[in-house]
Amino acid sequence: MADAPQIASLILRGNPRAIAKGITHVEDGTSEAEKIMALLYPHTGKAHVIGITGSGGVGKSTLIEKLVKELRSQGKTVGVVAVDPTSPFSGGAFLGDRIRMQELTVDEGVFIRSMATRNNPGGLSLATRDTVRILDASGKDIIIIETVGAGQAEVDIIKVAPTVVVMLAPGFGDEIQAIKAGIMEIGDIFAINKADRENADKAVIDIQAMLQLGNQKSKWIPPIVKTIATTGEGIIELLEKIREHKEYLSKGEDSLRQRRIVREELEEALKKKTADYILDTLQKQGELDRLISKLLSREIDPLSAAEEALTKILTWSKGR
Ligand SMILES: Nc1nc2c(ncn2[C@@H]2O[C@H](COP(=O)(O)OP(=O)(O)O)[C@@H](O)[C@H]2O)c(=O)[nH]1
Ligand SMILES: [Mg+2]
Repeated sequence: MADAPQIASLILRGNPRAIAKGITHVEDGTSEAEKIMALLYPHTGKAHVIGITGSGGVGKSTLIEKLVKELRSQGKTVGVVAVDPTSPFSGGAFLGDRIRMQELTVDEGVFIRSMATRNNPGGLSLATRDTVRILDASGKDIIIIETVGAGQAEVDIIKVAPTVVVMLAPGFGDEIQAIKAGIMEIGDIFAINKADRENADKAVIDIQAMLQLGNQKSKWIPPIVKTIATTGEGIIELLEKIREHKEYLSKGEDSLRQRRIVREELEEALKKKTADYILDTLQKQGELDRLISKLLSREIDPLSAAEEALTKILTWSKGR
């Protein structure tokens, strides 16, 4: 197995095998992954990352296939990351059929990857974020993330994708609760797919009404686009709205959101690094078992135990 610097430099040249290898490291959480990501980080932040979220069956994969084809015909390179355990690409739902799938996957301008979310109750995982960064560093112009809009995942998507497309289908009445619970706030663009069905116009009006109810914080007014993913109708218009949103972002309109996201990531990284260090030190000093026993016997509560541990660590480090 090649080492981190070699994998990283091949990723930077867009080598598909290295990209795949890098993603596997990230998924497995290896120590190489951390090194690879550190080497790639300065080369990220160039791609336009687009999240596409919506319920299972709304037509996300079908739409993404059409988007990829259109973007390729415009000469853009594309990465696709699917965080949808219910419809993996290999399951046949993606790209319609095998032949068309091969058509796209032999194309070096496209890299497609499904992510497993089983170890990740929080929805979009760290692995997804790093996978997006690998594709970004590899030089892909556009990166599309497919997520099922259920629970936490839809909220997490905004941490990874500066542009979020929320997909709905006509007759989404059942989903109104979910919509109220947060999906309206995360959508930069709304796509009413399956517009070949009845009530597509009613869906547009319903979304418009809901958007007007929400308190509009930014200058961006989310456009609503009708699409028919199966035929590709509306795809050009959707891409145009995506491009307009990118332009809006490039004017720095949303820099506060970006600062907040980066701050959160730093906070997470600090928590991880300090927790690893503290646990490791406690373990070495034989303190970890002692604290666990005290918790089991209810002599101490977890937060007080953490405080005690921290005090010990600080005392030890002063003594060194
Ligand atoms: N009638 C109609 N069917 C569609 C449309 N888009 C997708 N479908 C179908 O809906 C089903 C689910 O599509 P899929 O892309 O797998 O949905 P996903 O779960 O959101 O990724 C498939 O059978 C598609 O052919 C559309 O615009 N109109
Ligand atoms: Mg899908």
